[in-house]
Amino acid sequence: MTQSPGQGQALDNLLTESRTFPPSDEFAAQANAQPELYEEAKADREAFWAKQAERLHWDTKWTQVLDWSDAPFAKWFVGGKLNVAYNCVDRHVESGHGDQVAIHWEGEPGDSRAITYAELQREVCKAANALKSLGIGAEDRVAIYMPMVPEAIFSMLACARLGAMHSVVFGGFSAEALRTRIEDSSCKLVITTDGQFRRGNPFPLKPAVDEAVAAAPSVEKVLVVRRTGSEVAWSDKDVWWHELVDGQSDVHTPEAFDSEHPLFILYTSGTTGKPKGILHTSGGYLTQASYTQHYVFDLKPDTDVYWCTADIGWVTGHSYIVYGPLSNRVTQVVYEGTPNTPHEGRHWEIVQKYGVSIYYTAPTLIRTFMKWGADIPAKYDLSSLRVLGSVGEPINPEAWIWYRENVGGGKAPIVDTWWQTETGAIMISPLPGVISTKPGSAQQPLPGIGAKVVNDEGVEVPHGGGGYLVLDEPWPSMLRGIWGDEERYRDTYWSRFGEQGFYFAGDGAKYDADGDIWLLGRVDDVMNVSGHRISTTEVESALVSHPTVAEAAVVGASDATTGQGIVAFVILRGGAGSDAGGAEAIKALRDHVAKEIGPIAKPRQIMVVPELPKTRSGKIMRRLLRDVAENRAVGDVTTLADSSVMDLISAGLQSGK
Ligand code: 6R9
Repeated sequence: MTQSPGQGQALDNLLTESRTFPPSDEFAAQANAQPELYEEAKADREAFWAKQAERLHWDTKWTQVLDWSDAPFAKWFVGGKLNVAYNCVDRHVESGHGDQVAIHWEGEPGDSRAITYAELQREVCKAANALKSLGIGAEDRVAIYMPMVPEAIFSMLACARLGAMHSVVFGGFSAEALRTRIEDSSCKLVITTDGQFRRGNPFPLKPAVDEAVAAAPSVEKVLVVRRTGSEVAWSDKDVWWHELVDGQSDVHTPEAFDSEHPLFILYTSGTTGKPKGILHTSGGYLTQASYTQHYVFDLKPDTDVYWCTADIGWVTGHSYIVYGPLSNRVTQVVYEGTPNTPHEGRHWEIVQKYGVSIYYTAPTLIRTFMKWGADIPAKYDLSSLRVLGSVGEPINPEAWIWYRENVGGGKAPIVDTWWQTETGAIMISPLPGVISTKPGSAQQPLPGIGAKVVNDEGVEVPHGGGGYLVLDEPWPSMLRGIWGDEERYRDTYWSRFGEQGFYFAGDGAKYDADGDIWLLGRVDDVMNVSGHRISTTEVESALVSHPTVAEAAVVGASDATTGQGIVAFVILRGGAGSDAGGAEAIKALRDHVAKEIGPIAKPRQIMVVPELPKTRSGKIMRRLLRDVAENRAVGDVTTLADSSVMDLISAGLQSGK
């Protein structure tokens, strides 16, 4: 079906982005990262990682850095013992930073709370004692189904402290999604809230838990935080957080666990319907989360105010709200709500209020900000921002430049960070202050990380060529498997390039002439039109560079003549005229793509839509758009952030709009 990139059909280098932004002397001089870091890692990879592991407190030092003898099952820092929660909380209090704010929590309705490290320690100890009283011990599974309230973070750390494994399930998932996740890992406890605030209104959460728990016999207790004060049904399994946790002792002695002791399971969707429970362990995971937080974000714990806008329901929230930041003694903002509640300037208001200096978000949100208009961030003082991050999908150069200009004051370096739930921490990203950044490219594997672009045979492609992204060396925060399914772990990640022993990431990528890596979306998002490989991202990027387009999603729909035809769904900018969706305008867009990329990339069809179907982590669900493009009944919409979007799209298309 799809053409192999290695057989004379090198993935077309269609993007012509060539701007680079070297670091300022001023930034470079103060940067955590220096060019030697790359040399150091290259000279002795294991010694390099051993040095990074020294960032943590180990109760017992390891005897071996890496044991890869049972590949693809890795053991890092073999024989070492540590407590992850102690490393994220207690040691900062012991080193005299108990009064430093760990979390500036901002609730959606405007309530706020500043939590110091000393307070965080007390809260985590109380929660750990409470969990223990409910019978939770090492290796038990605890489901956390909560909005972005401080107790969600206390709960994760309490699990880590006890050696129990958390399985955070995004608070927007359905009862059924929650049930399958609880069941797959036999959770004993569920921690939740009565409800959550969303777009200015309280929404119930506990009814979904009630429904899931009724069908999940492994659950013994449900611990409920009161957040919205709404009425909830109550059963014998239910315990109020304030009744159980508040009265606990705020002292708890952490136990040291083996470096390979399991830390958490996080479910992520794969190519089949059943979600995969990605398993992460302690020492290696925390080492890489901590290392990347320090260098990629240039984090200075005494002066920075950091804000990652992710939800703890996905991996970015785990590694870059909880474990990476807290192990580095960060002061960070945690925001509960949506970016346009009560107004579209909410994020910038928060940046201004707390003097946020490092801001980490997703391209989909940046494009939403673009849609709302540059005049909104312009109303706020954003001069405190000095590093910007992007994660979750390829960032098109247009959005990158907008972000730099309108949020970063034309000078804050942007780190485009490529990684996955499976990799646990950032793998490919420019290091700010060292690498000249390039809009749209994640550029280079971090020091200590091995990544390559290879063809179908697993042979590295030359500069200018494209193929598949692989990771050719084990890394400390790599997944240790899929919960309960060793075979699926081997099949999904290690069989594609089994001979070479490469981890197959499932992403298409290319090298530019400088050898920088460009991510091109999931391999199944690479279209093949008349034998030319064209990435959905490249066409989307071209569409978004047109002044009338706010957002675009592109799919390859099967086509009798060309193999696949390009079908684009676009949202037009608010200001575009009323005839913006007319035939003339659509022709202009098709011509624009032809001009930007080449006639081969001209969409067969462009549909103007009011919204795009996205998952809660902001990824466009192209599968659903493909259903529309191929005139099929629309498939399963349960993982959409807003499941009514598909109805809106279909209705709009039927009415000929
Ligand atoms: C962290 C996270 C992983 C997939 C990954 C890739 C896409 C993430 C990206 C990116 C291009 C980046 N992805 N970061 N693509 N540039 N900077 O998102 O984890 O939810 O598991 O998704 O996201 O396709 O394979 P996860």
